[in-house]
Amino acid sequence: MANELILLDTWVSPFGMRVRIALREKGIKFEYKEEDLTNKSDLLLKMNPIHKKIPVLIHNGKPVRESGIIVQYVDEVWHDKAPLLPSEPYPRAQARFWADFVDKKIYDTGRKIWTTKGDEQKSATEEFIGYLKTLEAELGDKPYFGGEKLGYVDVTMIPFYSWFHAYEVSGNFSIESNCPKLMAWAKRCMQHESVSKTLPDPKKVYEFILQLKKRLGIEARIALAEKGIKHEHREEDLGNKSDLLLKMNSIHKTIPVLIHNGKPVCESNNIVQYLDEVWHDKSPLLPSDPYLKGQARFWADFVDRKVRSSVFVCSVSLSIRYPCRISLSGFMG
Ligand SMILES: N[C@@H](CCC(=O)N[C@@H](CS)C(=O)NCC(=O)O)C(=O)O
Repeated sequence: MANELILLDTWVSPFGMRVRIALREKGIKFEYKEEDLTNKSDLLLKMNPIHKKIPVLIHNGKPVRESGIIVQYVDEVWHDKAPLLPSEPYPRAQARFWADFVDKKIYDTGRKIWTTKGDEQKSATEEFIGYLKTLEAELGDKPYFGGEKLGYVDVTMIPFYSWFHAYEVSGNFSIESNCPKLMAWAKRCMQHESVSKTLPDPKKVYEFILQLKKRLGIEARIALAEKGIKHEHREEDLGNKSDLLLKMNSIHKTIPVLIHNGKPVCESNNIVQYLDEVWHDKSPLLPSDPYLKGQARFWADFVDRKVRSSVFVCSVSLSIRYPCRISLSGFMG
């Protein structure tokens, strides 16, 4: 049987990385297709009409979806090369349990770290470290989760190593000092070419997150929260932009838009500066010294110009909310 394999994926996706690692670990050739998730291809929509998400592995024309299911499928079809799941039912069930734990806990809690501030961020960070410690305890003194060889749980978890830097910078904490054994495990995994070839530069992931925050209006929301400003948050379907958005941001037709007493303020940097100027007495965000203010604007502009990447949200549970919706904030008072 011919084995034509096409992987629909996006470079920064931890879910897509799992599939790339599994295929590379087994030495299987595949065609990689980078998807622009802000403008999904017809192929993706046809192959995954249910979730419209990557990764999708197309094997001889037939799609396999959901990263965990794809990795298990790959392991079953190519079972003779570098097996990822144990052959015995009980250890297989254990491996699936821990992979499911990673799926349920790591991505969403990590996401909270970079999308929130203050107490919410602090508790997300604590929760995240707690989950990493649970994983570290499960790892124990074994080199890999399944024992002596890289296996299913490692493949499921290791992609997040490339996101660790972004979590650490956002939440101002160190994973190494909290979970040294887990970090040693990650470095061990990185010695596999399948892993090192797949994981992107953590600094690029962080830049991606900064850009994503702007595009999703998260910074404006953080600024509103920091200053304790009451506001109304509205979400709309981006595939069907509201008349209000089209009217309030007729130039770019993008989010975020802040509507203050009926007047729109557009572009995230601009909104943050506007909020800072109007509510200057509460939690100032920009320095008062004109030179330092100029410097802050320079670097914010630098991030805007240089950090360009396709933007989407990797999310198991929140993806409906962000990639396809607009947030319009209108002040009531
Ligand atoms: N549970 C899925 C999650 C996949 C996922 O969240 N994919 C994101 C990229 S990381 C996506 O395609 N997002 C596009 C969208 O939500 O519209 C899996 O494990 O494959």
